[in-house]
Amino acid sequence: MKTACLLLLAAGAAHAAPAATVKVNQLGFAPAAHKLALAPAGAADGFEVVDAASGKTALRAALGAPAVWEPSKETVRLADFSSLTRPGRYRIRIAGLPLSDSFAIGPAPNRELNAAALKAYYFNRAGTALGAGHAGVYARAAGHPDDKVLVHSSAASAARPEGTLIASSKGWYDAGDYNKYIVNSGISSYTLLAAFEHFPAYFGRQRLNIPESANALPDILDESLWNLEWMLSMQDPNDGGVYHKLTNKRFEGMVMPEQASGEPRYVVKKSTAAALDFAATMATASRVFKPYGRQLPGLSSRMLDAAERAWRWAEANPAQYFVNPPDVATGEYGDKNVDDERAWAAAELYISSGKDSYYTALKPASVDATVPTWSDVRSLAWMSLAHHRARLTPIADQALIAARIDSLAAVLAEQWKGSPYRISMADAQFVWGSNAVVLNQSMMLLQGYRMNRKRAYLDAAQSGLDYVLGRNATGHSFVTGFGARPPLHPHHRPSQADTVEAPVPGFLAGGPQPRQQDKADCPVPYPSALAGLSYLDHVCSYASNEVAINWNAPLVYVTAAIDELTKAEPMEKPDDMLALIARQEQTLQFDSFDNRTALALGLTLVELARADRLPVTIDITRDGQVLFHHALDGAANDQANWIRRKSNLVKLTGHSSFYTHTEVKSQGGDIDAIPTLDPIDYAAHGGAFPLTVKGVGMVGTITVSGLPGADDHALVVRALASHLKRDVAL
Ligand code: G3I
Ligand code: 9MR
Repeated sequence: MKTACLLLLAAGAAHAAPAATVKVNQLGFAPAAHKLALAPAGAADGFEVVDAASGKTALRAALGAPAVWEPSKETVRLADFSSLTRPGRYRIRIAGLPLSDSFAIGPAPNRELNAAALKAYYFNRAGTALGAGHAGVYARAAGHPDDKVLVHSSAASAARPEGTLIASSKGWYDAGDYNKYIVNSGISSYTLLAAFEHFPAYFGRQRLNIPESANALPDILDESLWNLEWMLSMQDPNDGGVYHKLTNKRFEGMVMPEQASGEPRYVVKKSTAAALDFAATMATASRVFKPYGRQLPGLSSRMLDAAERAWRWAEANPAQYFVNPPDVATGEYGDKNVDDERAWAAAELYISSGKDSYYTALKPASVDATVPTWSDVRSLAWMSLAHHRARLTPIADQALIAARIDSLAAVLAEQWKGSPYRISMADAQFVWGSNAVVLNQSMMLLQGYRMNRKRAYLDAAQSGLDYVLGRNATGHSFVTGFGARPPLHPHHRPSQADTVEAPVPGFLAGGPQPRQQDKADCPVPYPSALAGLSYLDHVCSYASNEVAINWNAPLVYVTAAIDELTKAEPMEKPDDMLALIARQEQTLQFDSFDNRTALALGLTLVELARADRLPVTIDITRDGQVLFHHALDGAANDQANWIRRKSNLVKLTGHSSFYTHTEVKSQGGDIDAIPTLDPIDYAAHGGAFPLTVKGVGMVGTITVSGLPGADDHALVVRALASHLKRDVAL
């Protein structure tokens, strides 16, 4: 077992930056990113960015005006070096101060960090050995098989009385402890799935070297599945209710998983929050795993079914608020307001099932937008609705969805702009897990940016990442193994109990917060009582230096999003294009669609194609039945397979195939090798378009094939616009 450097810490925080230092993201920036550093107010008025190797000046500029940041009571000045875009390794130089930590400017600066933040979940897998081939020096034996878990008295039912043994294996350990909690698993798994849904190309390229890396699924989905399978086992098949947690009665000691006490583990009381978080997460997973029917037969529909059963249990048991039974002392994740959980579950069920009744149950007008935490998940609903907005049924209030996303981002960006530290954090936000508050703020700012490209939202989100990577009052990078001064002694049992000096990499520490609930358990005092400085890099400090799956999740999301959204390619064009296609899809909808409509529409298309002598094949299918099919003169005879693959994509996504094509291209992806799609059955080429009936949703597809994708698409749009007598931009 290792001991923390008590002496050094007592002598004044061994790894903390000295007070008067320049603070900067210790990892790096994309060339197009907003780039800020913080300087303590002093004699100098200007700063230089110098090449780290040669010391040559790359940029010289003035510092901003001095201002006091309340959470640390420092007087600081901003150094804005956004105009420096040349890739390289640099430091900031200010007369009278030590040189800053070095940082990089270059493409995808967060790729390795993102992979490590994801791999951290593998390192926290319960119930399995981590082999040296995957875990390196952090290899360890299996602990907590959880194949025989007791039903606790608080969870007893007629079908499963107290003491019944159930199997509930796999899952991730929640944090520095060895228990597994549904509420926290929900938001964590969801955030990873959303990261994948939003940036599939990025994660398609991410290689984690986990045991499943060789299979057909992207690693992020394999890793998520490890936890989702455990979550599924936490649902009581008899009634659809979900146990709140799987836990020992008390926290284990600071030992490796395989050395744990062996004391019994229990599933404890079903709760409404657990059922709703479970429903939301499973509904999300059901759509993310849908394209993998061949690899995981039946999984997607099993997930949706589990989600609906949990929802019904919660409807019948709307106020089962969890509190620890008297004999259980582990993490509580208690929550007496489950309106937000209900809204989130309703939203995900609506998106995945297409049933309008769930949209109504969401009570959208009464749900505002806040920064997500395990106990407040309402904005996950907005985030999912916004991402899927182009494929929602007409009942969805599109303006409301856009307004919720934008208003939260606008408030956060306003706070960011007004903050001397350029971070949307005031004293009140410094709670247990404050670093994840920062990153969840960034995640919501990024939703705003994805929706309307207001540059301030992206810049403010970047600032959140800068903050956890070093531009904060403590001068730490808060991710183990990354940056110049990462946490060395996180409250993480394996990191503490193994024989390796360095902690397991890729974990975000909870972060500063002034309540210091662990003070009595700590042999050394915190360095400060100020909110932004109340952080202790000591293993005792579960209130500021623990790790947790829900804190790593926004780190995964934000690092990927920032890499993708600050890419060098101009973003305007493909996104304008996407908006245009989405508008076409919104405009070109039918009041009704019968066999005659198909014939008339097909003939319109034939006319248009003939006029231009286009050798295309046309297909109109409703509910799986071909209602119109015609090959014009000169059409190639290999079009059936293209039509099948392009229209399959429309059936899967609800979008025209040209939309998906454009989306993937704008994210730098390969349209012929989308990691989520089997090319045998799907083609992301233009030409297939959803046939949508207002108030009903998608009823079929119309496909043109034979020309380059963009031309096939344009022909379909022209025919629809002409048939429906609507004006639409091409
Ligand atoms: O909500 C109040 C807020 O209104 C108030 O202004 C603020 C003042 O500091 O406190 C807020 O509540 C805090 C809450 O976290 C914020 O989310 C509580 O004081 C604080 O005690 C609570 O801490 C939770 C902690 O468990 C203790 O229950 C953390 O959120 C939660 O992340 C943490 O989770 C633990 C699990 O129980 C066990 N496994 C490890 C995990 C991470 O430490
Ligand atoms: O290790 C526990 C950590 O995971 C929890 O977040 C934290 C708060 O519930 O509690 C930790 O366990 C401590 C316990 O609460 C008090 N005694 C010391 C334990 C840490 O070794």
